[in-house]
Amino acid sequence: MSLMMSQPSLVESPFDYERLFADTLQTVNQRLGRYLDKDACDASLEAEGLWEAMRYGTLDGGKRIRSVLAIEACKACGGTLAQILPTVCAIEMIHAQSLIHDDLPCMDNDDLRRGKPSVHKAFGESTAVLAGDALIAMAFGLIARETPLNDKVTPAALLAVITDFSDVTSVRGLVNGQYVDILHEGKPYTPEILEYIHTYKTGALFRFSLRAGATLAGASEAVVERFTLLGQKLGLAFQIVDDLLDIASTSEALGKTAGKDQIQEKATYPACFGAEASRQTVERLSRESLALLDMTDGMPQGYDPAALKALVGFISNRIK
Ligand code: GRG
Repeated sequence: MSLMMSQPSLVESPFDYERLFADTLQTVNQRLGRYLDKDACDASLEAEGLWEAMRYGTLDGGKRIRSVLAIEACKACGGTLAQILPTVCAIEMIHAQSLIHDDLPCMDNDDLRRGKPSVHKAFGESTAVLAGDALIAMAFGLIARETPLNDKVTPAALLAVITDFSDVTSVRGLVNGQYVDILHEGKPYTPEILEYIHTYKTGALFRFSLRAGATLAGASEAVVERFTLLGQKLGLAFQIVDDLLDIASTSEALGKTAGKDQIQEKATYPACFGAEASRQTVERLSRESLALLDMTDGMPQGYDPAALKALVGFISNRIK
């Protein structure tokens, strides 16, 4: 089954994404590596194994799509990389934690992640749980401690971002999305339940990434709202493509086990609406996202949405 959309692709292949954002990806990986550097681990705490599991689950692999969204949103709204980078690393830590915990036998039970054994396979279940726990708490500290304050990033703006982060990572975000997802495994569900699961399980971090980028650039409330809506559309499109890839791709190409949604009887768009209608929904969400990015009111002079538009293309057409 071809996953390419009929609409012309802004990014023709995932390699273009890697090339287009090569500098950004390198910067994010370097900073994450610094925050999780072995030297930062106090050897007297005897936690080297835990630290290693945190590094293994966070550093090696991952498309860093949420990072790029946050950085490009911040830049589009007139902010700088320095302002958003600690938050970006916090987002990647939470994302890594959600994957580590999602792979556990008591959750989605997957042995393969990012092309290598899942953290619990490589380090054991208790270490995987604890590595995820440590990453959650560390993420909050990073935003609070490392974000540089200035006239745009005031203590109040930073507090708003941290409070928002707490919401999207807990019961107004990833956790309730995951809970409802598991609750409906092998059970009947409505389109509303399906959208709820995707909105929270995947959409929450997309919305946060774009909103934090805009907020830390000092954007107006209206612009922050617009980027939140963009995150909702892109998060949903990303998850629908994920569902389509689960059917059409291979474990080797994805770096995670393909074909599991059907076996686990997951609530997915292709299962609920069929592959063709799902692809059409992605196309619609993609068009609506591009229209949001064409809106210039409240944006700084010289506003250039090209990078964010390229990301819309990548999200809709990705093959891994
Ligand atoms: C955040 C406190 C807290 C708990 C997490 C386990 C859990 C609760 C939530 C699961 C959320 C989850 C795994 C959603 C799936 C989202 C998704 C499509 C992930 C794959 O994202 P990619 O393709 O991954 O961006 P890479 O490996 O490229 O980073």
